[in-house]
Amino acid sequence: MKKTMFVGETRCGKSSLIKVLSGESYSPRRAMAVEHFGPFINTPGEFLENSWFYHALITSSADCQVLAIVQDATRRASLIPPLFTSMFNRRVIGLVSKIDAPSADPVLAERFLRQAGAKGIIRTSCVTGEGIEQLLEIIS
Ligand SMILES: Nc1nc2c(ncn2[C@@H]2O[C@H](COP(=O)(O)OP(=O)(O)OP(=O)(O)O)[C@@H](O)[C@H]2O)c(=O)[nH]1
Ligand SMILES: [Mg+2]
Repeated sequence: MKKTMFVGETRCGKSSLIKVLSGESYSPRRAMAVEHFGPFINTPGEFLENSWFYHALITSSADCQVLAIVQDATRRASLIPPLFTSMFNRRVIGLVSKIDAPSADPVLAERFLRQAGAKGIIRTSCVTGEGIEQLLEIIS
């Protein structure tokens, strides 16, 4: 498994994705710190939301092979800035989360991820499991 770091807004679904990918054994804590769990690196939403934490994301990304930026499909706005991925010298994939939710707008979420510079984009749901297989293939 490739070391994969998850970055995204608070409550966008980073921990849920790691939980599903790792087979339910992960119990996330709401800590203001970067967390390592097997091949996964979880980051606090605050690190994306406040640009004075970007340096912490950049430093942590040195430990990963794949950077996964997560956009919640139920949100109508994004705090991921345009060209965000250009700060990272890593392969970046975009993950649309919560596509099972009735209010999900995956097309809008994809647009935010492309503007941020993500190349490969996968639509996922931790509830239905959609996209999880495809994601596992990419990071295996
Ligand atoms: N419907 C739906 N809800 C989801 C999905 N993934 C996560 N959620 C819900 O979204 C909320 C936030 O999920 P988390 O995985 O804790 O989000 P997070 O990005 O780790 O949040 P922080 O650690 O606070 O930054 C929880 O109530 C989850 O149950 C999904 O695929 N579908
Ligand atoms: Mg979390």
